[in-house]
Amino acid sequence: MADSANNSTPTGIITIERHILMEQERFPDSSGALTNLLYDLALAGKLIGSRTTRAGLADILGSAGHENVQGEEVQKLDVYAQRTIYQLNDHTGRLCCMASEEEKDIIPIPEHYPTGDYVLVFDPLDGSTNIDYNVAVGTIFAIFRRRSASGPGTSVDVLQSGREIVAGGYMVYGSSTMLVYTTGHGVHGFTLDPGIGEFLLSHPNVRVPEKPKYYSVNQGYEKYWTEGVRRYTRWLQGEEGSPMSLSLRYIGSMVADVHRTLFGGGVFYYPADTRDPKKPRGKLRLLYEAVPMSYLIEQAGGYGSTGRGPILDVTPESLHQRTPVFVGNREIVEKAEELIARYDR
Ligand code: FDP
Repeated sequence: MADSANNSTPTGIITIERHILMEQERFPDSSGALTNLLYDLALAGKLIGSRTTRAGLADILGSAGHENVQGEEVQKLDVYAQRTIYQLNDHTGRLCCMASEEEKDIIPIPEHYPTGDYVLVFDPLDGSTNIDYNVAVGTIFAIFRRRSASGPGTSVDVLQSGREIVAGGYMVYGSSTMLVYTTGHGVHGFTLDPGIGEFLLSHPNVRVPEKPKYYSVNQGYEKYWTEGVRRYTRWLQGEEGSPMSLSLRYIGSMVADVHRTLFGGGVFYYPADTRDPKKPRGKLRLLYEAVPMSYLIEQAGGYGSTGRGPILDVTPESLHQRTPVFVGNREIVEKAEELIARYDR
């Protein structure tokens, strides 16, 4: 993408639409379906971002019967985000099905609409327990090519490993709204200019900085960690003979924590939790959170691991499968693998 990113418009401004079109030029035989799908996701990001920044006003503008001034029912933001992404994509003929962190089963395309070649998996509003505290939240997505030949999509289409992704990214609704995405040719970040309602290229060719700054984990759960994860954390702090001395930052919103890790360097991790022996796999969802973020961070020169190997190598067995997650600078994530292999047999 380096060449196309530098191939700017006369004004030097590159909108997301133009950028996605420039990416499409890499594939002369492309149908344009993926391009339009990405563009619709950018539109979803604008809609959800706009609603998110007014979140605190929902109760003020809504009546006692939970209707807003337009007479619409006031929806919870995660329900709104889910519906927005679904409704922008159910009728376009680009998808054979969708899957969302918010829905138990595969989301089919309604019978009266055509099906297409792609599968969209998404977490519509990640970090939503933070909304009441005005903390950044986000949307995560990944796109796969369908595996079945035709008709409605099935689990064969959805349960693919991260090695099969064709595009992935996230929107973060923070002090500004940003969209960060990759189609496998580098990572590019766009900032929403609220004045004109457009995502503009602000961070071309993002790379995880070589010098890491932060480690990011919910240290309140340390008592539930395995020995390997405890030792790893001490190593990040500069103990255990380590040259590291990282600062701790933890927001508790994966999108925001990974966003900071991508741009600032370091590691975000949500390890396995020994509290519940039935849930040794941590909290985060493989398909909607771990896989898209690992794909993105690897495209930026970093690495995503379960603590025992690459997240992208794991083929999901079920839609809502959970996994431990370590993402960030490659050598720091590999250190987690080394200590977990040594201490957590
Ligand atoms: P949330 O529960 O607020 O939706 O997987 C969801 C998630 O947030 C992640 O975004 C975040 O990294 C993690 O859970 C936070 O979990 P803890 O509160 O256990 O730290």
